[in-house]
Amino acid sequence: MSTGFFDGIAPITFQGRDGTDPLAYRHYDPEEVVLGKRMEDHLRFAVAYWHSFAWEGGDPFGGQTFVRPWHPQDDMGRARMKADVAFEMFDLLGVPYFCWHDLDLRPEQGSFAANRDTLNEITDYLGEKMQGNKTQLLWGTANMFTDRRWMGGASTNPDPDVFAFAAATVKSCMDATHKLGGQNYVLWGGREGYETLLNTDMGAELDHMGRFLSMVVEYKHKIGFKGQILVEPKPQEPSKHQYDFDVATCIGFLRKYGLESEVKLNIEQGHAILAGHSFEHELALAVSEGMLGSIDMNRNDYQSGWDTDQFPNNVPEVALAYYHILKGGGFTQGGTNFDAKLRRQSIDAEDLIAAHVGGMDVCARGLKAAAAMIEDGGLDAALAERYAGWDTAEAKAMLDSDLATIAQRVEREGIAPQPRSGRQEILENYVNRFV
Ligand code: XUL
Ligand code: CO
Repeated sequence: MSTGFFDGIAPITFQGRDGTDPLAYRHYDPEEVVLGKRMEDHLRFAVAYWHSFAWEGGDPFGGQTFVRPWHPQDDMGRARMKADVAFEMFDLLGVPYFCWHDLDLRPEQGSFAANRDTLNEITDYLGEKMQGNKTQLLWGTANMFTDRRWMGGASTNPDPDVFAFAAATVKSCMDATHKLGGQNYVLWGGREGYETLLNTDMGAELDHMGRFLSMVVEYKHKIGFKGQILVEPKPQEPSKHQYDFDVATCIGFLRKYGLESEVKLNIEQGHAILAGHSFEHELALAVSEGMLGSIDMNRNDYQSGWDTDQFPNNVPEVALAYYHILKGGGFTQGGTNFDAKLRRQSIDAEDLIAAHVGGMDVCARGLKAAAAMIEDGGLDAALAERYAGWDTAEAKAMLDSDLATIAQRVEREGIAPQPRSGRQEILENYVNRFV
């Protein structure tokens, strides 16, 4: 039986480029084959439970703006109603995946045992809904940043009892993710960092975080979970400084604790911007290091400097993101999770649908543009040409040589490099042909 929340909204269909219906896909055709693979299998879209169903519209200056039938979110009956509405939306959109934090699914209970039991109860309910349903679980995660027990961190908390509570919480969330056949398990450490170095033993906190992550990996193997373990870089917010600062920092951290072959990265557009990078920088680096796991798709407001988590609408930016993802071989178990929320004035059920329809269309356009650039091969050819000097035997041998030998050769052969154009504008013009 329908909850009636989306009454009047029909399942979203693909109507093509010239369609004018605001609630139809104009670019996202799950069946269209792009570079030999169905678009749905490339993009692997997921709805984020927290932004779409748990967030109530508050900002630092004001409270709830959304009034939903499953509010207040303090009761298991209404948690079930929220799940019913969520699956109605998944069905309308035809998305293959969704993602959750434990706290999105059911209210905080105060004790570990009650938290675990209610998580098991609601994830059993989700499991029933997933039976025979198209929408499956991309990833689960633990919210270890909202409740006041986490204010000084989870695995990096100075209090070992909080470390213990975090370990128990992650175990329960991994168990629930495994039960639901999740494709990944994510750890984002919103409070794994510090507010001030005056009260922080950074070395001890990093060691505790490294050991905690090793325990997550050990537990994954113990229970036979086949999903990827992912960490999600973000430089700050809510903490002043977060240890998972950006892709480069995470890779260094994983290598230090010997986890680089067990853990990959979930890279978010807005977090890349907060770190002072572009999304494609973070993706290109992860791809070149073999560390790309999944993405959180959104965009930040470029003026406000906050993690505004808006739905994507910048096709050129998204196209370059998928360009690097495709160059890296595309997603295996990862996907495109809309870690994106409505603006707080967008209070209608229709807004929730329209936001996802638009976001999926922007991604589909970006994917098609990226695929067209790959098929055309212009950027590859430009790279090959720019680095062609390194194809010679002499250049390659230099990498096994030493400074003194190289210096002798420079003198002997009178090597005098001639600067060449980087051709940036020509390449930017090239990309603009596709987006
Ligand atoms: C916060 C953020 C989280 C993670 C999951 O900025 O991105 O929602 O994706 O905890
Ligand atoms: Co995210």
